[in-house]
This record gives sequence, structure tokens and C-alpha cells, in this order.
Amino acid sequence: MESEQEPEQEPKQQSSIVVKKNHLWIFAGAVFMISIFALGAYAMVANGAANNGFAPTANAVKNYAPVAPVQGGKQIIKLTIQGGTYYPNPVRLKKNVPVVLDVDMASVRGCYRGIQIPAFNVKKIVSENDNKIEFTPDKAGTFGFSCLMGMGKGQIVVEDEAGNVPVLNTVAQDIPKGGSCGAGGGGCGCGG
Ligand SMILES: [Cu+2]
Repeated sequence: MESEQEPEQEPKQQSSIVVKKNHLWIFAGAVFMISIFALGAYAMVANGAANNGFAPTANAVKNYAPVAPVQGGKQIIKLTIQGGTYYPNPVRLKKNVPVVLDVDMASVRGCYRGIQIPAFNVKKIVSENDNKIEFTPDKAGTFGFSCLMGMGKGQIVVEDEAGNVPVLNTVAQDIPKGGSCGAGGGGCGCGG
């Protein structure tokens, strides 16, 4: 019995080395896949946080959001992107005062330049030559907006003449479900 088993050990050791090499590749592949998955999950969580993490109340908005400076009767907002979210977040506005979103071409890139604000019928792709979006917020409340794919997101809080902000919780339905921008799992990085 012993003499029969001895010769079998050599090939077994060799094959175990081969298996170890294969394990390395499987391990590397697994690490790669897990990293991709983690990145995708992080992007989704970060996006969700940007959308839902801040539920504005009148007081929170007063303490938190910067007031839009008014120049020539218009509220001027320098709109940038920070961490995949339009900023300031929220954009704080006064009802019935015309708004100019002065989109920062340095930080707002790629598909982020296509901006839709459904609550105020705004849909525009800004460019170096035309980086301003003008509208008048004719109703008070909290409103979501996004890039045209619905990935890069922001919030607008409009306070009424008395300085109150009815929290209408319209953010979720204002923003269309993510399209091609989210399909790759990389968020809104396209062209950025
Ligand atoms: Cu996008």
C-alpha cells in the first residue's frame, strides 16, 4: 500500500502549485469585481444622499443655504458641481424674483451641462458661449433638478414672500429616473 502511494505525491504537489497560480488570478479577478461593485454602490449611495439626505425646513434653509445676491433685480446664483451634486445645495431662492443660474464652466462638465428643472420648465444645455439659465420661480417649495439623464442632482428651495418654505417633497418625482448616464454604474462621469 505504502509503495503505491509514494509516487502519487509528486504530481499532487505540482498540481497544487498550478492551482495556487490559478487562485491568484481568481483572487485578482474577485478583487477587481468587488472594487467595481463597491464603486457602483458608492455612486448610488452618494447620489441618493445628494437627493434625499437634506430635507429642507424653513429654519434649516435659513441657517444652511446661502442667500442669492440680487443684482439688477435678478437673483444671481453661481452654479457649480461638488462631489457629483449641483452646488449650492440647495439653491435658495425667493419666489417671483427672476433668477440667473451662472453655470461654472470649470467645474460643470460633460453631461452635467445639460440641466433640467421640471418645476419651472427649464431644459437647457449650457456652453462656454451661453452658460446662463434664466427663469422665474413662480411657486414656493422644494424642487429637484438634475442633468438631462437624471443623474447629477440638485435641489432648489424657493421661499415665499413671507420667507416661508412649504416643504412639498416634490424632489423625488421631479427628477426622472437615470437613463444612459447611470447604466454604466459610473455616475455622471461621462465627458467630465
Ligand atoms: Cu448626466
